[in-house]
Amino acid sequence: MLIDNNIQLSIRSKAEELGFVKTGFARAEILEKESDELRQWLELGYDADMKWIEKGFDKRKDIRLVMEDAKSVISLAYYYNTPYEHSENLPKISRYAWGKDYHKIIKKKLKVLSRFIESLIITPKPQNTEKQHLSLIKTKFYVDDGPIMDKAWAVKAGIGWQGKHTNIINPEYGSWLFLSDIITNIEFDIYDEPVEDMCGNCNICINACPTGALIDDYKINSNLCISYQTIENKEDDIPGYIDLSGWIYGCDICQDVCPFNHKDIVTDDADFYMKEELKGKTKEELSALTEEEFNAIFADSPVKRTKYKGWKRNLKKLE
Ligand code: B12
Repeated sequence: MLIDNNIQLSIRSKAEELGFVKTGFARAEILEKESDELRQWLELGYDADMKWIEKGFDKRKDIRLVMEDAKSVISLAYYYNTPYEHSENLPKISRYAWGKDYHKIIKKKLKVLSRFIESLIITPKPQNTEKQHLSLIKTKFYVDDGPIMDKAWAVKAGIGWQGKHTNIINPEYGSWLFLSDIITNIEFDIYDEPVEDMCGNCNICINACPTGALIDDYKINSNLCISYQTIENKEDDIPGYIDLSGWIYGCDICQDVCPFNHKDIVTDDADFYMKEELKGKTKEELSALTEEEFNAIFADSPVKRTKYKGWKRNLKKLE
């Protein structure tokens, strides 16, 4: 199925209307190099206890196991930086979790965009006189919730390069981006090219990580990552050798120091602004939240992922 450029333009403009700051198109190919690197990463145990990554390995490598006739991956970036500043001596929550859960918010937008794509009319190929309706078109979308290598597709689709802190950096916006993908059976005429890696000799993120989690350029050991320890570690304790440096949910250190991130570019999407209930709260105040209060405050927030037990554990670890 071939499709003309106008269709790509209308997808880009619909995505923009929905608030995505970048849209890129990648050919659905097997991720040979990226899956080899993923394999090495898993073998070195850098996934810590996130065994679900390995379980989805084959799908991560070959997107056609997710959609049999996949031809393209549309990579989308949503900018989430907001103006709030943490006080250095108060417990810190990572920026992506200041407001509402991005999974829900972006999923709604992906649904609208997918329905829009499915409703497009393709231009017939010259030899084909009949107009085909794109109900033949299939889409499947994910935002950090499927066996998809969001970052690898973002690189292929020209959204940005993978920085030494391992997050995708867009030259214009930096790395405060949520990534999502729409997989489709549409074959486009034109695909985007990867952008140049501009990290160069800069090692600011690697040097800033207080736990040494960025073990090498472009590689992370999750066991040492404060984000992993405060969100994904489901154990009762955080290892003694980890100093949370004030972070109680996620960590932004490697991105806060990145020269490509801008304080002055902020989203106007109120859903990602810091919850009023959390502003300026001390460790004592946050520790005093009851389970009911925790569940009420974080009902629509990513923070609920750590559960009340994890919240208490993380706060206790600051002592
Ligand atoms: C597992 C996971 C984690 C783990 C592991 C982190 C990681 N770097 O992968 C933990 C829990 C630590 C984590 C933390 C965070 N995460 Co996370 N996470 C994921 C998840 C679910 C899978 C990522 C994955 O496949 N990791 C596997 C490893 C192997 O991938 P990798 O580190 O990118 O490794 C590649 C490089 O090492 C590369 N490589 C190897 N050698 C070389 C050499 C060169 C030169 C180059 C260029 C590359 C390269 O090869 C590997 C494979 O491609 C994705 C969502 C998704 N479905 O993709 C979100 C995702 C990566 N996370 C995200 C976010 C926002 C975060 C946090 C910022 C949250 C926070 N504030 O606490 C932190 C950032 C920590 C950090 N510095 O990475 C965003 C990143 C958005 C962006 N701009 O890139 C994603 C994409 C979710 C989303 N859909 O928006 N996360």
